[in-house]
Amino acid sequence: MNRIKNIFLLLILGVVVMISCDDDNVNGFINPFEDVDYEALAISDNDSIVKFLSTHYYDTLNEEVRLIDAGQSSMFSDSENLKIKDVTSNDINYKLYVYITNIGEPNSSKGNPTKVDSVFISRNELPLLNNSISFDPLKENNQVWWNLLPTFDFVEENERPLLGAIEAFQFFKPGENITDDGPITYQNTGKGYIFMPSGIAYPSINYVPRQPINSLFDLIIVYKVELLDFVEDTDHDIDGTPSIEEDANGDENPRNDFSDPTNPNLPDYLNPNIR
Ligand SMILES: [Ca+2]
Ligand SMILES: [Ca+2]
Repeated sequence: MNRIKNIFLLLILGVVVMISCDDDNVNGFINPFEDVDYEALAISDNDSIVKFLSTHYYDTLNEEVRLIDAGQSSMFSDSENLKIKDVTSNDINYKLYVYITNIGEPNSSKGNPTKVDSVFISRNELPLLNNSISFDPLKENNQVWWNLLPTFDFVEENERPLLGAIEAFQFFKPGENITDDGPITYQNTGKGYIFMPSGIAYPSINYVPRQPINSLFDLIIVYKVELLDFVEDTDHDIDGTPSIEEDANGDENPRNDFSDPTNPNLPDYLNPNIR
């Protein structure tokens, strides 16, 4: 009997030791990002983006971003085309920079998408490093439909919309659909560049043990982006009320409204019983 008691005590001890180690060391795992100072990173990222925009200009003839070499007017001083937006994430304030090169000319009455509309985009993604960006031309025309709100559909990790991008599409208009018999084709699309501080791109702040480490974690991400089309008044649960209006608490975020007491974990925009 005593032996069984001892084994039992040892088991309890083992559990206590495991739990006490659990905070920063799960079964020998140490979070490599636990010392990252995200507030300091927000400040240095902003400095780096402002430096880039202040030392580069948009060459309209060749349609590319270039280093200022002969007194050209910087992207930062181009207040007509540079949009700056405050975005808060994880209680940290960020500035998102969107540089518009073509506003977009749809052949319909479509205006700008909201941040919950489904968008058809093309994007070329890369980090901003050492005051330089170099796009891989092989990644041009990377077209994808993005649901800007989560749905029941599974989406690959690298196809999930970044918060910075979600907040940027509202500055663009879509293009003109000129599809004839062939593939879907657009012209006069909305085009530009999105400069996302790391905290609203791929932050490591939500890192969980054993998650693969993304090589773009905590880096400034730039999108060269094109808005081809979007679904006006996107209605995810097809209940007749656009998702943007399924916002019971009025904070412009339909992700946090759960009005159905019989289904308290289902957001209203995915719940056809709530309109
Ligand atoms: Ca809401
Ligand atoms: Ca609904």
